[in-house]
Amino acid sequence: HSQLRQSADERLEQTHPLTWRLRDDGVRIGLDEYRQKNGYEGVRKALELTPGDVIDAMKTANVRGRGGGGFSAGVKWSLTQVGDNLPRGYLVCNADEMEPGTFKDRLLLEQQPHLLIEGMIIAGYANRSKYGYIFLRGEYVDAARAVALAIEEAREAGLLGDNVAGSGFDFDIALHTGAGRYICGEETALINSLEGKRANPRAKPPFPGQAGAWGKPTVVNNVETLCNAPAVMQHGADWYQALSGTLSNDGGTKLYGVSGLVERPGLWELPIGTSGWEIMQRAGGMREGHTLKTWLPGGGSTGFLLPEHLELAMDFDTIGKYGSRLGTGLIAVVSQQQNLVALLRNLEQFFARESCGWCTPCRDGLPWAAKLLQAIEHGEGQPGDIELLQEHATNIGPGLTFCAHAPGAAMPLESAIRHFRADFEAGIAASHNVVGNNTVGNKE
Ligand code: L3W
Repeated sequence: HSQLRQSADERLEQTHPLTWRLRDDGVRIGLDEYRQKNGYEGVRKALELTPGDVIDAMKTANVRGRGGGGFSAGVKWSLTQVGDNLPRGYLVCNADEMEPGTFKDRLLLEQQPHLLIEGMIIAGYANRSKYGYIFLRGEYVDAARAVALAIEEAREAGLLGDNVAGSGFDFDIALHTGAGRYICGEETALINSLEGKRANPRAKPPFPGQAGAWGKPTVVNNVETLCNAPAVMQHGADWYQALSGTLSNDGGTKLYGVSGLVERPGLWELPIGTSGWEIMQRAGGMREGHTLKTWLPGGGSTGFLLPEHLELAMDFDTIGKYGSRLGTGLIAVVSQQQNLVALLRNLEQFFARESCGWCTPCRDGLPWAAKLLQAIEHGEGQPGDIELLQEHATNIGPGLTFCAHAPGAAMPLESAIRHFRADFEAGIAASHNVVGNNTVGNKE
C-alpha cells in the first residue's frame, strides 16, 4: 500500500507541484512531513547556484505574477541586482488576499506554509536580501497561526536565521498581519503600511525593485508566485515551463477556482492555459435551475466575459485580448437568474469603500458610480445614467490614478454595460414609465 501511495505521489508531484503534498483532511503539513516529501530540496539546489543563475531559471521557466499582474517574476528579481552593498534590500510576500471571489493563497498558507517559506528563501537568496516579510491579511487567523508555526519550525531546523542550511547566507522571515484594507494588497500601499504609514499607494516608477521598503530595493511577490520557485529549482526551468504543454506560453500550473451558483465551488491546480470550460467541468457546471449568463475570470477587478469565452485559454495574454484580464484566475459565475446590476453595485460599493482616497477620480468617482448603479438596480435610474456610468469608467481608467485600484473597478463596470446594456436600460425605463396619474407599470 505504501509503495502504491508513493508512486501515486510521484506521479502527482510531476503534474501538481503546488498541491501534491496536501492531505485529504486539510491538516497543515508540518516540517517533518514536508521534508519527507522532498521539501526544501529546491532550497538545497538553489544554494548550489549563484543568485544570477536562480534568476535566470525563473526567467526561463516564465513564472508570471500570480497576484493578478502577470509580470515576470524572474525579471522582477533581476531589478534588484544593482550595487555592491549587501544585503541589497527586502523580500515581501504579498499575502493580503482580499480580491472578491479569491481564495487561493489561503489554501497554501493554511495547509502548506513550508512551501511558501521555501519559495521565500530561494527568492531572498536570489535577491541577496537578509529579511523577508509576509504581509498577511488580518482576517486570515488560521493562516497566521500556520505560518507562524512553520517559521518557528524552519528556524529551529536551521533553515531560517544565520547561515541558512550551512550555506553562509543569512535570511529570516517576519510575519506581519494587516488591519483589513484591500488597498494594502497594492504593493506600494503595502510597503507604506509595513513601514507604519498610512496605506496610500506610491507613484511608480520607481518600482519597488528599485526603491521599496525603507527606500531599499524590494521584491514584492504574491504567495502563489513564490510557491512556484521550489519546483523550478528542484526540477528545472524547462520542466516547469513544459507543464503547460501546448496550452500556453506561460509556464507551470495555476490554482484555478470557481465560485457562485455552480454544483461544486472549489479550487484546482491545473496547467496554466487550461480553458474556462475545463475549469467549469471541475466545478460540475451550473447548479440545477441556473444557466450561465456571464463570468469574471479572476476576481472583482477583471472584466465580464460571455459564455462562449469559456473556450479561451485562461492565461494572461489570451484573456487580455478580450477586454478582460486573467487576474487571480478564480472564476466568479453569474447566472441568468441573478440580477447583474445588483451584483455590480455590490462590487462597486466594495471598491468605493476600499479606495484610499488619495486620487480624486477614485475617491469621488467610485461612490458616484455605486450610487448610480443603486438607483438603476431599484428602477430609479434617470435617462443619461448609462452614459454617465460609461464616462465614469473612462475617467477612473488606466493612467488617471496613482494605482490600479480604480482602473480595476472600471473593468467590470465597463464590460457589464458593453455586454448587457439592456439590463441597465430596464432599470431606467421603469421609473420613466410613470403615466399621468402616478400609476407605475408600463411593462411593455
Ligand atoms: C519593474 C516595470 N516592475 C510592472 C511590476 C509591478 C508589480 C507587477 C505587476 O496590480 C493587478 C491590479 C489589481 N519594471 C514594471 C514592473 N512591474 N511594470 O509588475 O504590475 P501591474 O502594474 O500589472 O499591477 P499591480 O499594481 O501589481 C495587479 C489586480 O491585479 N487584481 C488584484 C488582485 C488582488 C489580489 C489579492 O487580493 N490577493 O491578488 C486582480 O486582478 O486590480 O490590476 O509588482 O511593480 N516596468
